[in-house]
Parts: sequence; structure tokens; C-alpha cells
Amino acid sequence: MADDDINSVAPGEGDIDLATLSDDDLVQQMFDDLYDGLSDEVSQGVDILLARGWEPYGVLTKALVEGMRIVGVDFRDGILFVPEVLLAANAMKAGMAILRPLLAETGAPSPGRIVIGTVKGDIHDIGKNLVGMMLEGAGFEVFDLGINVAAEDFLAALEEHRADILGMSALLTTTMPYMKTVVEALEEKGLRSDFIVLVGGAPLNEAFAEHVGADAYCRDAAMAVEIASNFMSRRQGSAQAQMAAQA
Ligand code: B1M
Repeated sequence: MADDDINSVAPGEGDIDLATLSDDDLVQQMFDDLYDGLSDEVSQGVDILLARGWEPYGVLTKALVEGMRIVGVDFRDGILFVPEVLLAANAMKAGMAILRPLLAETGAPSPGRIVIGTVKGDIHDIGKNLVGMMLEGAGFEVFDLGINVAAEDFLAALEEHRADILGMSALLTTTMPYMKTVVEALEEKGLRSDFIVLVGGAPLNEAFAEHVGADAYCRDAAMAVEIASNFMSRRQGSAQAQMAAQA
């Protein structure tokens, strides 16, 4: 968007004119706008920062990801609830829609690639969508296979997208055992150790995650982001150590 276009978005009475704010104040305002789920304002903030010469990756990490981190913390601490987080995630998506093609051009680093879906027989997707959006907010590349996903489709997508992580969701006691079927399918193909397997959903717990052979159980979306980020840091750390040992 050109400067003229940005300035032509006239603020209403009592509104803040984002274009008049300094970079620091604008970023702080974008944190507030994300928190309040204001998609138009977040998009406008992204446009303004880009027009001021910010790199897309800087806008992503310093404005959007940091803003979503604050949302994630308050969600974890019970200050924000599902509807508010979904609104914030939608505002984040609006900003991401502007940045995604620019990031693809500039090749911004991503902490990892995750294939996620709700397992076969299960159509619950609100929590899974929230997890996907929060992971995207943390910079992950998320490939969401939707609901009712069969083992062979998970496996095909992991290969197609060269994913690091498999994330599975289940909300029914009758569908959660299917997670084991997916893990066993990975084992049968000798692929289990290629992927970090994370599972979540209201009826699950840590013991169940262990039982199905997952790497970790994620209680909520904020934990999913934290756990996925930790696994990726460890994985990148051990890859670097291996390279150093070979050098
Ligand atoms: Co259904 N349903 N439902 N339902 N539904 C439950 C799950 C149920 C507990 C309600 C109840 O009876 N009290 C019950 C399951 C009982 C059981 O299995 N023991 C149930 C049932 C029985 C059913 C049907 C069978 C009802 C019927 O038709 N007779 C049917 C099943 C259809 C099917 O799937 N085959 C059904 C249908 C539906 C609706 C379509 C009406 C709707 C789903 C709409 C949708 O998702 N688009 C629905 C809903 C909304 C619910 C409840 C009320 C809410 C679920 C939800 O969205 N929670 C639910 C009761 C409940 O859980 N209180 C219920 C909010 C969401 C943010 O939380 O999904 O837990 P959650 O996700 C969290 C974490 O778990 C975690 O992070 C998320 C965000 O913090 N997480 C992950 C989740 N997935 C993750 C994946 C990860 C990481 C973390 O990967 C890395």
C-alpha cells in the first residue's frame, strides 16, 4: 500500500491515527489491537511499518509474533478465553495475509514446519484451529489437514511438506486411540524418529500421550507453542552439534 493510501484511512473521532505514531508506539498499539482482535487496525499497522521500510520478517516477529505471545500468556493464565483468542488469532491472520507473500519472497526463517489435523472419525476442530493459529503466530509453517484425517493422509502430508512435527487432535474417547494407529503407521515405515509427534485434546493426558508413543501431550494452545518451540530448539541444537563433530 502506498503512503497516500495509508493516510487516506481516516480515523474516526476519538480513534488513534496509527500513521502519526512513532515506530515504537505503533508496535505497542499493534499489541493492543491484536489483543483486542482488531483485524483492520492490525492490517493497517502492518502496512504502515512496511511503507516505513521495515522488513516483512521484522514486522512478523516484532509486532505480530510478540503480540500473539502476550495473548498466549494471558490465555494460559486464564485471563483471556477461547472467543477472545480466536479473535486475536484472526487479527493475526489478517496481518499474516499481507506478510505471507512478502516473506515467501525474502525467505524468512521459520522455527519449523508442522502438519496438524483432527484424527479419523472426529470432526471437532475449534481447539485444533486455535493451536494452528497460535503456532502460525509463533512463526511456524502450519499445514492444517482439517478434520477426520486418516493415517495415510498424515503420512503423505508429512512427506510432502517435509515437516518437522506431526500434531494430532482428538476430542472423543472413541477417536483418541486412532493416534496410536498413526504412530504405528510411522513406525511401520521406519519414519517414527524423523518427526516430533505432539498430541492434544480435552480427553487426553500425559499418560495417554506416552501410551500412544507421542513425544508430548499439549494441554492447550500456549503449551503447544512452547513445547513445539522447545523441541525444535533441541533438534536444531543437536543438528549443529552433529555438524560440528563431523567438521
Ligand atoms: Co462434541 N463432544 N460431539 N461437538 N463437543 C464433546 C467433546 C463432549 C465432551 C461433550 C460432552 O458430552 N460433554 C463429547 C465427548 C464425550 C466423550 O468422548 N467422552 C462430545 C460428543 C459426544 C460429540 C458427538 C458424538 C455428539 C453426537 O453427535 N452425539 C459429536 C461427535 C461428532 C464427531 O466428531 N464424529 C459431537 C459434535 C460436536 C459439534 C459438531 C456440535 C461441535 C464441534 C464443532 C467444531 O469443533 N467445529 C462440538 C463441540 C463444540 C463440543 C464441546 C462442547 C466443545 C469442544 C471445543 O471446541 N472446546 C465438547 C465439550 C467440551 O470439551 N467441553 C464436546 C474448546 C476448545 C478450544 O478446546 O478442543 O479441548 P479443545 O482444545 C484445546 C486443548 O485440548 C488443546 O489446545 C486447545 C486450545 O487450548 N488441543 C491441542 C486440542 N487439540 C490439540 C492438538 C494439538 C495440541 C493441543 O496438537 C499439537
